[in-house]
Amino acid sequence: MSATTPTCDRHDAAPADSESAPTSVAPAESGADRTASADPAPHRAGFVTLVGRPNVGKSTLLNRLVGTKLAAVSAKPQTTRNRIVGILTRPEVQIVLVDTPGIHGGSTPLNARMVATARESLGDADVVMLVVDGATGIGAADREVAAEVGNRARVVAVNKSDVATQQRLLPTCAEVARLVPDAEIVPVSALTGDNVERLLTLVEAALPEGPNLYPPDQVSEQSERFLASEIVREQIVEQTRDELPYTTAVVVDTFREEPARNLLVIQATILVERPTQKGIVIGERGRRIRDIGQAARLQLEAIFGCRVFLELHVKVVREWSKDPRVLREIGL
Ligand SMILES: Nc1nc2c(ncn2[C@@H]2O[C@H](COP(=O)(O)OP(=O)(O)OP(=O)(O)O)[C@@H](O)[C@H]2O)c(=O)[nH]1
Ligand SMILES: [Mg+2]
Repeated sequence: MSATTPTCDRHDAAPADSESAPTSVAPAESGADRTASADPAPHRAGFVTLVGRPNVGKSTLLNRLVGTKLAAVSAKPQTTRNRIVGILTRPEVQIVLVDTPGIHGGSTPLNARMVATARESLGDADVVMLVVDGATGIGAADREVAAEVGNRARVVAVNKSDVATQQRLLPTCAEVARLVPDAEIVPVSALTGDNVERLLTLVEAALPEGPNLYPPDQVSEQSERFLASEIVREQIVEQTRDELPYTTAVVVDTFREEPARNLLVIQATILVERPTQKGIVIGERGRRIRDIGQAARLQLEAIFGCRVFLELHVKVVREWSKDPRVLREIGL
């Protein structure tokens, strides 16, 4: 889709110096302009990396904080595979949020790459935000992540406060305070948005002073193709649940805009490792793949603000998750 398209309310994938950034959100005042105003508060900007064990709600929190869906979310752990950047720009601050795969001990090549991606993302962080699940409490996997980030974790989001009982939430916060004594600890609900403004205030205070790092209307670094593949993958994970292992990937073959028809044409291939898995994705009389396609299409129409024609194919590629070429193709 071209940046000048009037029909689709789009998300930008352009670099910071691009002339073609579309205006998907209202432009904010730049940091430099602030010095002339009466408000003495300095402008701040920086990278905030969200880390935690799988399934604690990092991606849901990223989507909530940025205010738009950028990252796939599912009830199954290990949903996120890539580093996903979401940018929140306000007059006084630009917060560049980096969602990461959950850190866990998996040892397949795919798992190892996912965890390496999470660790590498810690390198660019101005602020590390540890995310834990307030409903389940702290387990060994959370302790390992906390030990790994140590006192770099400036803020801890104790998520899922909407479903956490007080009896669970309070000891969880107390344990977090022991694990990362210097961090600010905030119970939040990424799902309902409860207390996320407080979280943002603390994050902002921890960021360095400086001008915006991205154009103020840019909300993401990922391409629209990538976003489309993630939305389809999310539906596969969600709708196959325990029937399928983590061995599906989605490659977008065609991403074509037809502005005259207010239409976006997306053709994508779902990779599976075995013929039986192909059957699971397709479902009885093709019902499941139709449901996956339908749910993904509705989301994509909401995201891109235009009609979407989505065509899905399923292909068996044995052991694709061990093939460096395929892993590169899906951005790992
Ligand atoms: N009740 C409740 N559920 C939540 C909340 N945040 C996330 N969830 C749910 O928790 C599950 C996991 O959410 P994700 O955002 O995919 O978790 P994640 O940490 O990104 O997981 P990985 O990508 O696998 O590391 C999903 O079913 C979400 O709907 C919350 O605040 N409250
Ligand atoms: Mg995730």
